[in-house]
Amino acid sequence: MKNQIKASLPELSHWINEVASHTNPDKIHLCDGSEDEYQFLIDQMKVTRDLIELDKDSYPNCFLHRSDPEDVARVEHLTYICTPEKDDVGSNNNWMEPKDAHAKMDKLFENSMKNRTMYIIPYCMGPIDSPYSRCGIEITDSPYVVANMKLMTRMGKDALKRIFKEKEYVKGLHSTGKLDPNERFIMHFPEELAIKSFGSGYGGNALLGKKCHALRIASWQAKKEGWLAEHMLIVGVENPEGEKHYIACAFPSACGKTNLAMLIPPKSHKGWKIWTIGDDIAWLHLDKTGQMQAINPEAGYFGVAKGTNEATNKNAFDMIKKDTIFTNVGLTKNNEPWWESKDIGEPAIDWKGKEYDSDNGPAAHPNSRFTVSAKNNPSYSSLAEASDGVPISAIVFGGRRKKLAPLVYEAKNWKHGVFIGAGMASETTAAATGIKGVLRRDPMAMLPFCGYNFADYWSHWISFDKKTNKLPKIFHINWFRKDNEGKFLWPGFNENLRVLRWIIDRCDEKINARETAIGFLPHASDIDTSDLGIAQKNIDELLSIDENDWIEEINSIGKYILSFGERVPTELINEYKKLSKSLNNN
Ligand code: OXD
Ligand code: MN
Repeated sequence: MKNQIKASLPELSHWINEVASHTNPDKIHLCDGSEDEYQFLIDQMKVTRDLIELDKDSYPNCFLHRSDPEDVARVEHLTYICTPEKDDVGSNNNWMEPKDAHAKMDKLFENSMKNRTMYIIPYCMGPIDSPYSRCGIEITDSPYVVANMKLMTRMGKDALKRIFKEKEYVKGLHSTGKLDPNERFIMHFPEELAIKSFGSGYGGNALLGKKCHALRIASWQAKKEGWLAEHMLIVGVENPEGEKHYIACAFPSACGKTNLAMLIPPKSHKGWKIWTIGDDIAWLHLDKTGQMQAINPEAGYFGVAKGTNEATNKNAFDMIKKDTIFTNVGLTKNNEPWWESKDIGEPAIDWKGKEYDSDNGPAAHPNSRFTVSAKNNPSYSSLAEASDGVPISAIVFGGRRKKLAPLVYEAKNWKHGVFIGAGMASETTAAATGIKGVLRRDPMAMLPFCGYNFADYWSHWISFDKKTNKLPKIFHINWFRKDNEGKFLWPGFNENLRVLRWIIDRCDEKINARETAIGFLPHASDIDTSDLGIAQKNIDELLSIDENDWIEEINSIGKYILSFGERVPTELINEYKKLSKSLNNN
């Protein structure tokens, strides 16, 4: 294959040689993506103890990886977008001059692969034959990264063939280095379609196809080319009559995207089915007719293990019983994986490999993860392979908010929907390092992932309004509202289908709604709560809006949006002014 690269794409061959002579690896391995290769890597990692094999009867072909304890999450403060103009990345990103960033990174990479193997991973984000898909090559010295990329992307020979044909691909260079947090950077060079990541083996920092390529670089490309790369799950809802609707939902990290993407309809919902297209990333294009179509660029899930159980997400719970790589979970004495709220078994060993002692913290790290192929999911839809994607009926924004945001509401139109997305806020979670549980603005759930200035990103979103009259409707949900005693008002998880049904009925114009200053809210009777056993006062509270709190909220959103300066689109400022006026006039 190496000779083939030289013949078909000399520029790629040149880059590989350049990286090899700079990083000085012992060996070079060009990945073909085969099962044999995966097995070879797993066997090798068992020997080096990078992987521990789990109980073969109850968890066949499953492994545990323990990361460095200081390398367990994304590092937003060490993640940069490097463009010639600082203003192009906006205050939503850290910025560095490309020349300085390359110099810094090149120094770190010097000889970093000494005594290691350098793996070359050709991968395709999206179905291999889809015009919407994009390819990349990741060079890494981590066999754990290779194994994860095998589960998460279409990786190997077919991707390389496509790269030979297209000749455009993202160049990602990764080394775990010494895993020193002081020598850790994740740098993106969108104009060069390049990524350099050093010093971390954690998924979001090291599996470069995921956040780095499919969101940060892709969002930049999408702006240039007229599409959207978003932090969204894609779920299909089929009613008992066999009609299907696809919904794309943007929620911040660890806010339940995976659970919603693969929920199991509650018992009361006979004949309903849920189909998973994706749980984290959606690429959205308008087709020739103006219909918004979505593909999931990924082929697997890198999900949060903690909290996964038969009640919260039975499909996920079942799909990770085989062929799964776990990272930073605990172990039972029978060598089965264990995490808080697993509800079965007892922890014996914690995620650091020490005897479990509840005084020393949880058994599983709060950001412990599973990596598994999407095909293991019982609700997997073969349309995840459809080259033209699936048609999107609704876009849903949402976050974790104890107060204020109602269970669900609908935007008045596309521009108002963009304003709702731009004003999103959520409490921080363990998916990134830093303080947890703090409310922060996270527009479209893209704060850590938008590869350019938010002001330009909002203009790009708004521009869709003129391109078609078939845009999806936009909604906002909040499963996390609490009462005054701190108890969740809504049961969540599988019961969220009831809210999706309201959204679909609104898309199909089957029901009317209550017009309020913030958007359209459901009439309580239009959300099917039969057999839920939930008090009417809870429903009323879930669907209530406190106007004084909302005036404060809109002022705060306005301040936030305006802080992005002159590039903020006038349409968004007008939405803010309109909303502010109508709330103040009520
Ligand atoms: C993820 C994240 O891993 O958003 O998907 O952090
Ligand atoms: Mn995510």
